[in-house]
Amino acid sequence: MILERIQKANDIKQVPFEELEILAEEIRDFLLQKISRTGGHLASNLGVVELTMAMHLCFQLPEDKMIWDVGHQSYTHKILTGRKDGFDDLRKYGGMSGFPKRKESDCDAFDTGHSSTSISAGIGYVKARELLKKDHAVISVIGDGSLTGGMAYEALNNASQLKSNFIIVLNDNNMSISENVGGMSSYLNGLRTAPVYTGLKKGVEHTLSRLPVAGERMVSQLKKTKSSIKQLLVPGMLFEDMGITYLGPVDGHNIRALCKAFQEAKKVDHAVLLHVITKKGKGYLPAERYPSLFHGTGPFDLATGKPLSGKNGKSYTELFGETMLELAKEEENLAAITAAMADGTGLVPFRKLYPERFFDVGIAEQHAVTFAAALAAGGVKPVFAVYSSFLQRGYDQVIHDVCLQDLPVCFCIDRAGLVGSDGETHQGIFDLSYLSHIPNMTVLSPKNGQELKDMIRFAVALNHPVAVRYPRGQAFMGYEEFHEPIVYGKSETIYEEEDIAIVSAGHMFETAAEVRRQLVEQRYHCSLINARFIKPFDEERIRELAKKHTFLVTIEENVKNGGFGQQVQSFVKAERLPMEVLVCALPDEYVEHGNVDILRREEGLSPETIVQKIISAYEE
Ligand SMILES: Cc1ncc(C[n+]2csc(CCOP(=O)(O)OP(=O)(O)O)c2C)c(N)n1
Repeated sequence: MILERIQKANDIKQVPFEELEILAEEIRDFLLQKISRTGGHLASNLGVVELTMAMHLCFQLPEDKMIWDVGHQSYTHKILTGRKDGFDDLRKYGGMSGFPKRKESDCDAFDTGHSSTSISAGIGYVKARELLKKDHAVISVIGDGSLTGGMAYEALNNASQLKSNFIIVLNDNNMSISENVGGMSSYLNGLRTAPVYTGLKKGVEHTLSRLPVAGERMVSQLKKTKSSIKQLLVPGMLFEDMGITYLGPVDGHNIRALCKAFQEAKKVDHAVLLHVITKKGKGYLPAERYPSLFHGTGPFDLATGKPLSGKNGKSYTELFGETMLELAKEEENLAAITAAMADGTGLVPFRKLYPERFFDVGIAEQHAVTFAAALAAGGVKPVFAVYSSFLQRGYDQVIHDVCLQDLPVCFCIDRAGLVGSDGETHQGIFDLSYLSHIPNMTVLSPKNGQELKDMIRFAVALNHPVAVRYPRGQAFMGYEEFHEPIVYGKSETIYEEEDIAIVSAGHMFETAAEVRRQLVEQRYHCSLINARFIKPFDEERIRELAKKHTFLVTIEENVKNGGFGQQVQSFVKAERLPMEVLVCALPDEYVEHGNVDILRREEGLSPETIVQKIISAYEE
């Protein structure tokens, strides 16, 4: 095995050129063997094997800085920098991250996870190099999907002013997670077929120049003008006109061609964009055929490509998707928006049935929020389905464009709380804090799957800004007998006793119910309340609880700072209610990757740890 000779960064440079293709196959085999067992990002990684190898052949690590946009495609980079063994514990608690991490290796120049940051980060490294008079290379690798994100354009705008080398690799596989969308995608499509154009234009040029006098004039005229014809003669005009040299397109599976292109790119004394064409899922037929399914996958059977774990019940995501179909039938004005996450948010059936009311805006959360605001101002009922951690991108737009104008935009916030194996960048643990302090915003969170459906209906009818937050994975279906209609600002009481009152926020209800069960087993008296509304929370109910309870426990899967419990706690204090408050929430830390049950135990949110905390505080 050639792969065995790769033990650390730069070892690949010792592999003879004729063996590199075999090494590429070995890496693909390795990725397939490992990811089919652990799960992870497959299709994107299979697509960049040769590209990553060429980068490692042409640059020196850790001196040169490689920045991977999103970072989900950095597996070959990890293999080539001595982290092969980490793949047995990929994305497991305490194991190797699925994204670049500076703390994991000095070959990881910059942490990523959210898209479209790599060009900005690259420019930062270039400027630091200039200021500190260093001479290493800086290479940012960005996908065509990530090039739909606003930050990438802000950075390109700045990159054009650089006065020293900066290599931007555009890894173009014509796919985001789903089909890529938008004008830039169409533009790149044009460039991808450039060889045809070039061949054609060469022919035209040749024919014209053979015509006496007039023909020559026409050729030089053609070359001077910035007309669409010149676009055909010089691919990448958009970048060239901005002051960024365009090289390509290059076959991203041809190591020799890639190395040649990198040597050319190194000679440029400003920003250069190298357009590389790759195939998502390359080398594994099921992933080539269904790149969206194999973008991120759980463990699967290598022979068939079928998932290993069977499906139990419906996920919150599916229930959201179903409710959207029901509502779309009833409400002609309902529209659904996604920022490149139609699959992940459950909007694929909606896209199929109501294409004219479905908007995939690309990886553009900020734009999605403002676009939704104006849809609402124009009389449409927009629902923006978005992951909690990605809505962080649209924070100002939620305040400035939606809530300030009190516009009826409904945010359906998926992947709220701990998400597990994607780790720190993807944990949805800040939304209760970043939404609860915005005037005009209402925040709800359901205890189970049925309540999610009721809440979405309620939210769409509300006519004000509203967010419904729910977690990743299978929906909890317990306590379905408790389904009083949702009343604005009102909580739901499940058990009414005395002494201890537990108020749970959203999906932590399942944990809260188990905590209560264990307390009751130990002969404590304990009420259980489902908050339903995080903002405004049910102040009246908290006042009532103080009459019969001396101890109030809040449980939420959000950081403590600015979260649900802290707000309840400050209310209890301000009202001088005679209750001690214990806030069970996540600490002021980033939570790493791993199984959610393990993470909850480690972060103090498992039923057992909460019971212990309650008993020791209550008995004090
Ligand atoms: C801000 C943000 N929104 C959404 C995502 C989810 N996401 C991860 S990868 C991806 C598609 C990226 O496409 P591309 O850059 O072309 O990379 P490819 O996987 O095709 O190689 C998306 C939408 C994200 N990581 N960050």
